[in-house]
Amino acid sequence: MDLLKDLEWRGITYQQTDAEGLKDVLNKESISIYCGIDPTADSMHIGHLLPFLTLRRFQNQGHRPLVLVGGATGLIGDPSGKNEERKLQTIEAIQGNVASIKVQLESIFDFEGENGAVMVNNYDWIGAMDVVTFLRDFGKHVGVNYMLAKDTIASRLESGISYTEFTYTILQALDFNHLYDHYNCKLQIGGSDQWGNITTGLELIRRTHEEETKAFGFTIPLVTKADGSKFGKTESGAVWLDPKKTSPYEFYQFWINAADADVVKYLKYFTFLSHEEIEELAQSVETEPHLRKAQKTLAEEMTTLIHGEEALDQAIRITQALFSGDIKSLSASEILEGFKDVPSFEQSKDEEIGLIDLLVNAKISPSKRQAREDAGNGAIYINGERVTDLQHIMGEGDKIEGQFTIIRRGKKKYFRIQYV
Ligand code: 629
Repeated sequence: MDLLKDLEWRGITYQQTDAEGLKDVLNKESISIYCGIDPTADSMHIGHLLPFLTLRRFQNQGHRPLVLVGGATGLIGDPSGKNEERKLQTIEAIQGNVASIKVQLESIFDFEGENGAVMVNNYDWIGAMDVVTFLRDFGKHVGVNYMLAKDTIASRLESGISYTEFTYTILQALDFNHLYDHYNCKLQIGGSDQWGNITTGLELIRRTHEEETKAFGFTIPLVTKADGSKFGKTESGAVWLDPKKTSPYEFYQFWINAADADVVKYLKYFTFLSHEEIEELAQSVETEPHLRKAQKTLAEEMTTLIHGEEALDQAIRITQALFSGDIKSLSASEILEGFKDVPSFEQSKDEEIGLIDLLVNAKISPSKRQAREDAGNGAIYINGERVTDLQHIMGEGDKIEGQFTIIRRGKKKYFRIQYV
């Protein structure tokens, strides 16, 4: 199946400037295609993934990806999709972010071979551009009326927009123009919020070239959830690609928790599984949803893609140990990862304390009477092992690496005792 049909099937096509024209070009030649990101944070999050994975699909079909990091545009701030002016960040902060974002993007693309990806930074052609060149060679070709008609600018006229952010779209346009001239780049892709910037680029390319030009724009839909809540956010915030911000276990959990109503769409959007494999999983969601085969496959594919096989194994081991209660099989750092978000209680490491008192102090059981009943009934587990002895004194043997104890009450309620 050809690429555009595949994208259509996956639901990845949103807007195109000239669908027929693009089809012709893609059938005839290998082209360069670009997608950009502004380094406004030191990590990408899963909201960035879809356009770059789509770019990777183009690479898999023989086209060259140009991966643009906005070292210059990141200093300005794209007004698209934002209803208020952004705070400027320091040059040092943006430069630091450029470096970390580059490393993350590198893992998504293949940089070898005939159509190896190329990483570019627009600071290289915008950073030292003088204002006279900017205004004469670029600004002159973009009408203010044309700019004011863009959704992303029109929607800010009431609340206000600085000249700086107003100008942003011209910078992204001159990037497209630059890549068109220097890399034979004929297509820019981006999320649907980028439509205005992409079309400004096409306009600029047309205006600055005498001969007839062939360049295209393509946008990807916003990822939505069936229940109407925002995709990519959990209770603890955004889902980052940086394992220090979102651990591979949390990353795995995010995908495995996808709703039945969303999971097939995510398999199509985010994985490189074949249509047959996805259709089989879709069938399984219909006929045996309790097995959660689709969610498991999605979580496995995504965790391997971003964090690798080893991180996936660890995420699965933590998940299984938490499910079965067998936490003795985990290392201290794995336990900490798995129990990061459970309620925790700080206990002095010098104080000798009995289990019953600890259950009450840590608010694991609501009263002393209830604590005795819980333990007596076999509902209390220390590090995965049932303890029914009401006289049990917490000792070194109950501490994992001398630092913490995991207590479980009943089937699923976990608590972490942290020794200080
Ligand atoms: C210079 C800068 C270019 C081309 C693109 C850019 C960045 C662009 C932007 N993109 C978003 C970002 O950086 O702001 N002006 O966070 C983000 N993008 C991925 C998708 C997006 C978009 O990186 O396009 O729609 C999110 O899915 O918001 O020459």
